[in-house]
Amino acid sequence: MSKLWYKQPARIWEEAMPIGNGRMGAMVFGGVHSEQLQVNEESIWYGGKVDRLNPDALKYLPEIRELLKNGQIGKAQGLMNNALAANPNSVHPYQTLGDILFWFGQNGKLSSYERSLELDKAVSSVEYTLTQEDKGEDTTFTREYFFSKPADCMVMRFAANGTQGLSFNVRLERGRFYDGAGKYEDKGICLYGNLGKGGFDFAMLLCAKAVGGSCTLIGENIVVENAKEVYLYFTADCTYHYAESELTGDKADTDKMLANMDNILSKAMNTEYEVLKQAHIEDYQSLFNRVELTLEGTSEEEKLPTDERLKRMQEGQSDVGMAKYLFDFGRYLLISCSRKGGLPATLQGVWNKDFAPAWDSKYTININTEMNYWPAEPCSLSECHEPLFTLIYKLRENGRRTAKEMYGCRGFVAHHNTDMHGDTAPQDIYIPATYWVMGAAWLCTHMWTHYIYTKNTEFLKEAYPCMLEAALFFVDFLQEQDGYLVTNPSVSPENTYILPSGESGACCVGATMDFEILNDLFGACIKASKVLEGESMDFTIPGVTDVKELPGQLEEILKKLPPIRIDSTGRIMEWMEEYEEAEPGHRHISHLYALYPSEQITVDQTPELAAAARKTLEQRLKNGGGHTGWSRAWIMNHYARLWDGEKAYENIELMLRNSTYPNMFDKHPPFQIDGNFGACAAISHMLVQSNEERVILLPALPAAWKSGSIKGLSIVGGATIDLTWKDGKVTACTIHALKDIDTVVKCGESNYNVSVLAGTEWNL
Ligand code: FUC
Repeated sequence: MSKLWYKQPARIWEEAMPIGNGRMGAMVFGGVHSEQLQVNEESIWYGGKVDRLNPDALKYLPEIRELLKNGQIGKAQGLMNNALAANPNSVHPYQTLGDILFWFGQNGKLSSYERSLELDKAVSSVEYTLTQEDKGEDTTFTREYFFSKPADCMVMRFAANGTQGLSFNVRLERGRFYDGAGKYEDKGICLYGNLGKGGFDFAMLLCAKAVGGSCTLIGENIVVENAKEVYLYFTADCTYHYAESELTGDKADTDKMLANMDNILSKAMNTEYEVLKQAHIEDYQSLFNRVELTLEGTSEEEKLPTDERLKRMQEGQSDVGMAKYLFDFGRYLLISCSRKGGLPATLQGVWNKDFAPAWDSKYTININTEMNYWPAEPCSLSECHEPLFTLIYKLRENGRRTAKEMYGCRGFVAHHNTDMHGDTAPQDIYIPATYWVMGAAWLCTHMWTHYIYTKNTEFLKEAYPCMLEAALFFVDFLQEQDGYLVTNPSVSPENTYILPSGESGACCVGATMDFEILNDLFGACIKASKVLEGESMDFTIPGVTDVKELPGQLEEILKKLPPIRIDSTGRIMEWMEEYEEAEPGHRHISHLYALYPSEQITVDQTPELAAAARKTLEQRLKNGGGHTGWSRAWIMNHYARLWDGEKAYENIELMLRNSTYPNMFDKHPPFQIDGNFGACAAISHMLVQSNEERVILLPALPAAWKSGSIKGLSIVGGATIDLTWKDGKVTACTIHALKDIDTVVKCGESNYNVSVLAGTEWNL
C-alpha cells in the first residue's frame, strides 16, 4: 500500500490532497466542521487567443545581431526590449475554477481523525469520530473522494455511522469572477460564467443523492438533513472543448456543453457507487500498476503520518522510505493531470487555487514543461506524454508566423513560454529569459524520445514533419561567425554574465545550450528520416521544395555548430566566451542539458566532459544552487547520469527536507509540479538507464537502498524491465520485449549482448 496520511485536516492548500482525472482536479482539505474542495478544469484560462507579434521585430533584427556580435550588449538588449518584446508582452493566466464549500451541522468533541490519499487507488478519504459527551455517544463520519476518468466526474461518498445523521449545506463559489449560480433544474446546483473578452464559457455542476434524511435545493445551496449516506457528483467544463475553432462566444457551444455535463452526471447518478469506484480504480491502475518500486527496511516509519515523517527529515533524520513516496507520487500526479486527449500539465499540473498564479501557471518551456514529462517514458506512462505532442502541433501552426514575421525564417519557432492556445511570441520583458528561440526545438526532442521508447512508427510518421520543421527554422536562423554557425540573438536561460568592463548582460551570441539542443533535434531528424525511409511519406513544409533534402542539410550544419567546451577552471562553458557569472549558484544549469536530459556527455564515452560537468555542478551547489525544487530535481538527474548514487540520494534528501510541502507537492516556492516529476524521473534513472545502445542496471544505486526491486520500467527499444537487487548487487533481471530489441545490458563489470523478439523475454 502506498498512502499519504495525516492526523489533522489541511490548514493550508499545500496540505490538501490533490485528486484529478487529467482534465479536472480537486484539492481535498478534509475539514471537520467545514470542507473545502478547491477545483480546477484544464481549459480555464483567462481571456482568448491574442495576436502579440511585435511588428518591428524583423526591421531591427539585423541591427540587434550586429550589436550582439560587437559586444554592445546593453544597447542590443535595449533594442530587443523595444523591437522584439511582444505587444502585449504576456499571455493570459491559467486560473482556478473555484470551490465546493461545505458546512456541517454535526456536533461533539473530535475524538479521532485521519485523512489520506491512497496512491495505488487514487482515492482520498477522511474519517473522524465526534463524541457527544453529555449523551456518551459516538458517531463516525467517513468521506471518500475520487476523480474518475471513465465517468468524467468527481464522485464522493459521505457517511455517518452512529447516533448523529449527516447534515450539511454545500454551495459553489468562484470569488467574484462568475456570472450566475443557482439551482440546476431540480437536479442540483450550478455556477457559470465567461472567461473575459474573447474567452470561453464555463460551468460547474454538483448533484447529490441522500440515503435517509432529506436533500433539498434552497437558493444556490444543496441542503442535506439527517442522512445516513450522501453521494455527490461533480463535473465542470468549458466551451474550449466544444468550439470548432478558437473563436468563442457561440451559444450553441454552451448548450452542447451543458447537455453533456447533464448527461455525465445523470449517468453517474444512475450507476452504483461501487461500480463507479471500481471502474475508476481499474482505469487508474492500468497505468499506475505498470511500475512497482520496493525498498527494503523502511517499514518502521510507515507507522508515522506523512507530515511527521517530513518534519523528522527536516530535523535531520533519515527516512529512506520517503523516496518511494516521491517516486509513486510523481507517477500518481502525472496520471492525474495529463491524460490522452487533454491539455498538458502546467507549472502546477492541473491544480491551481489562484486567479493570478505565479508565472500564470502556464507552460514555461525553457525547462519546466520539459521536466514535467521526464518520467513519462521511463516510468511507462507513455500515453500521458501525448498532451504535450498535441500542444507542439499547435505551436507549429502559430510558430510558423512568428518565425516568418519576427525573424524572416521558414520553419516554426517558440519562445520561453506558451499557453493552451500554443502561443509562440516572446513572453514578458525580462532580458534573461524573453528572447530565447529554442522552445519548440527542445519540445520536439520529446517526440523522438517517445519514439525510441515505444518504437511506434505511426507516431513518428506524424511527428517527423513537425520535428523537421522545428529544425528548419535554424537552417535559416543560424549566422556565420568565426567559422561556426551560431544562434544570434541567444540567451542561456535565465543566467546573467559580467563583462570585463563590469557591465552585465544575458543576451549573447551562441549560448552553449542552443547547440546541445540542436545536436539532439537535428540528430533525431536524421535518424527519423532513416527509420522512415521505406514508409510512404507524403508531406510538404512551407518554403521547402524537396523535404527529402533537409536531413542532408542538417548533417552539414551539425558539422559547423560550436563544440561543447571546457573553461580554464575545468567547467563546461555556458557561453562562447569565458564570462564571470553574476549568480554562480544560479538555478538554471542549461549548459548541462548535454548531460541530462541529453546524453551528449556520458561517463564512459566523454569522461573529460563528464568530469567538467561534475565540476560545474559542484560550483553551482557550493554557491547555493538547488534552492528551487525543480533545480534540485535536475541536479538529481545530473548525478544519476554521472553514476553517482550517493550524490543523487543526497539531493533527494535535500529536496524532501527543503523543497517539499506537507502534501508532498514540490516547493519552488511556491508550489510548482516540475520538481515532483523531475524527482520521479531521477529515481528511475538511478535504477536503470537506457539509450539506443545499452541498458545499465543500477547505475546510481545509493547505499541507503541496499536491497529492493523495481518492476515494469520502460527501456529504450520497446521493452520493460524488472530488477531485483540485494546488498547493492543485482540478483535478478528480466526484460520483456514489446518490440524486437537488440541491446547491451551492463551489469556491474559484465556486458551482455541481448537480442529479444517481441513478446518474449530475456533473463539474467
Ligand atoms: C523559470 C524559472 C523560475 C520558475 C519559472 C516558472 O523562469 O527560472 O524559477 O520556475 O520558470
